[in-house]
Amino acid sequence: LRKGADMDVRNGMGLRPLGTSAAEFEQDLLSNLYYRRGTTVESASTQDAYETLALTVRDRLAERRVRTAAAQYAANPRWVYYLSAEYLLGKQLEQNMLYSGTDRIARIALRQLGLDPDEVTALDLEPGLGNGGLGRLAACLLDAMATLDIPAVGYGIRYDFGIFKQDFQDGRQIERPDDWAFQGNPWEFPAPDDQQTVFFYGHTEKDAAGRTLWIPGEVVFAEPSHMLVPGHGTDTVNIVRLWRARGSHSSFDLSRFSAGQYAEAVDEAVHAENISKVLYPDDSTESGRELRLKQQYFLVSSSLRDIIRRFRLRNSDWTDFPKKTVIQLNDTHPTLAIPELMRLLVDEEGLSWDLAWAITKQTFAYTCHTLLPEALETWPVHMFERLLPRHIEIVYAINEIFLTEVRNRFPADLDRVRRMSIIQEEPERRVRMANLAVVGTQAVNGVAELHSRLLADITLRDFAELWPEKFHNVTNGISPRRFVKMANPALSDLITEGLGGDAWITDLDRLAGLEPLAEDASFRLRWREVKQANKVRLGLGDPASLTDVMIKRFHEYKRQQLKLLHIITQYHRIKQNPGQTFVPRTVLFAGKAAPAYHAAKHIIRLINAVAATIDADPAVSPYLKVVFPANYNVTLSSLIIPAADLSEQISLAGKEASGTGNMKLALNGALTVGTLDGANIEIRDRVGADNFFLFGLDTPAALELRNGGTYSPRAYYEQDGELRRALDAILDGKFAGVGREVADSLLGWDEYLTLADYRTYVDAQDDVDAAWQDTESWTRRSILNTARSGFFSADRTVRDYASEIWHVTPVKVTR
Ligand code: CJB
Repeated sequence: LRKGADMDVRNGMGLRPLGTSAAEFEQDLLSNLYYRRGTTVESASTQDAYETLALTVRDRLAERRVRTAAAQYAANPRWVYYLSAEYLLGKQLEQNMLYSGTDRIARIALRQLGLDPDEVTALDLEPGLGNGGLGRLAACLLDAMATLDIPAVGYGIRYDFGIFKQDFQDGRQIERPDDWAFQGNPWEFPAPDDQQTVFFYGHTEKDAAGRTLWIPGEVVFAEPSHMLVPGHGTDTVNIVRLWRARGSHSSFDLSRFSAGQYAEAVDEAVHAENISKVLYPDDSTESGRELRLKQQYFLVSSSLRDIIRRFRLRNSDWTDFPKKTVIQLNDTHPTLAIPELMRLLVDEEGLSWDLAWAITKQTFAYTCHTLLPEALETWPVHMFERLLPRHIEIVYAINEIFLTEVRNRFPADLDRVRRMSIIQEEPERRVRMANLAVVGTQAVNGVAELHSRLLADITLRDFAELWPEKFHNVTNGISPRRFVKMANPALSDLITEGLGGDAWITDLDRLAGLEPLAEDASFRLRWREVKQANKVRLGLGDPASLTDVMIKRFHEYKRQQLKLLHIITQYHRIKQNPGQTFVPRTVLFAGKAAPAYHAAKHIIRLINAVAATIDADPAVSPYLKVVFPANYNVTLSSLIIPAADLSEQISLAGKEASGTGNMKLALNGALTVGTLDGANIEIRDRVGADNFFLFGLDTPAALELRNGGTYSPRAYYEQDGELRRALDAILDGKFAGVGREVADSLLGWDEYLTLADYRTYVDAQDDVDAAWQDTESWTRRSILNTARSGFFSADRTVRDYASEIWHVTPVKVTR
């Protein structure tokens, strides 16, 4: 049997269908406990119970998965392959119970067996295989693709250690390893027979026929496993396939082992397995940087071979490859897929360069997620050459042909050629991955309207001039299942009641039907009660206090330091006016800083110091509280977002590509205080200017101020008494002596124009306080934020990709 080719035969072989009653679920729990864990209820540990529950839920989806594979195989459709170095999938148990419709019966069955459902489900861990927005976007898009019945596979790396666990020690961030799969991962299906071989290092040679051969210096195995990606309200279950590195058979040296050299005996295997050891290995050393490049090639090489294997199940003609395959590159991390596909087609399959190049370009599409020039990846040519000697030749060849095209289009424009070249020459020769990604794909997209415009006008301007038709916008979106239905069950019930049904979960534009209810006082009361209950669930003290949240990665461009200056200003106002009452606020920060990003870590430490100072001051603490729970992740976000009244989206205009937390918060009824940056603009356009607190420079003004060369943060400090007081308090050591680096950096250079936006920000916050005092009006605006944010569903995002870029059609899975 050819693996995969017999799907339609196996389908309908008539396995006993899994039951939908609590009693049947209980029977299946007992059976799995016995046959798969080898134990009984009497002697089961909580871990046994958890793993058994997971398997029993998984079984329900596995049956759908088999039917999905059969239907997709029969249709031989155009597939979407999503390549991403990051996935932040969130916990699987709750999701899979919801999607399989077993949530209620599973709980009943557990209780019947004398097990506490909360205790058992608490053992489900979140696979933190990503850093932030980009990784979570990948998960939301997979969810939406399955929900829309689009045949898709996500490819990624199965890191042994995901994003670090954050702790605070004396207010400082410390990082601990995230050994998420130490107990195993019941959601994973290992597929060792789909193992691939990945090569590194070595050199190239020409054979007698003039073909280039790569003689590699290292061989590593890539072992796949997959997790299920169920769609909501449909039978489609797609997969995300994750690769794990293993040493080849020869990597264990028995003779050394026998000689007692135990470490040396496994040296090679350990070296190979390090490739999938950690997400984003420290890149402060040369070997760390090389390991990252190795990870990227490991992901694309194994994934492409798997994609080709799948193509060959039903197809044989290479010219059909782009008709059956679209590969979406999630940022530049998987861009090596472009020269790798060229190598496979030319060197291994013997296609002509021109045909291979036509196929390659048609197959790939590239999503850019940034505007920061320093975030556009480049790799030193010498490292690239050493690790991937054949690929550098291919990149040179691609570049030569490409630059000829540029020279023909723009004769005598040497500077343009230099800017567009895939190879940077000065100060060091480096491969520019974004340039390679634009040259080797049929479509390039930004992730919000402003971002896509700035990409075409500034960051990738030369390319947009050459190929305007290649550039698209696809505004990001979020999964309404994960971030409304699952995160906020109480609000979801109220919405369902208000709309007279739950079709909104897969058709989010229906939220518009809530608009008239904003005028209904009893609905508003219930809306408020839900918000307050969510605050209590989160464990915030006073539910009447305005919950002001800033939850995202720590980065200077996102400007947590601006929020902090506002907090210190408010602290001073309260101290200066004893006896006056203030709007009580709870400011909640959550987020991680990259371990080597010292400026961001100083901001974290200062926030914790300010929080402690305020907490210790009985004159201030009734009105102001700062909380900073450690270790922000998808799970924590799902608790915080439903409790938020105010969403802080305060990046410097022109820096945040899109943001997606902004969408999640608006959908859960938070009002935004924000700049005209990223998707904030589209949120404001939709929810209405009256329901959004706008402040700050816009992008042209920010560019002009920054590039004008005359920006002086000190001038703002000198002119604004409250700002001066806030910065002086830090400089004078009022917060346990912490944070001088933050103040110095703001007064010295202030890369992200924090001080320029301080005054309008504080004024906007005063407007927030005033608005909050009119409870009914605030609630009305909160409801309108939800009602008008249906556009930000990832389902809409995926439909945009499908119609504009992928040109794919759904495959419906039937019984
Ligand atoms: N983003 O999370 C990341 N990591 C990167 O390396 C580059 C960008 C974020 O991607 C999100 C999804 O598109 C955006 O919403 C966000 O603005 C961007 O910073």
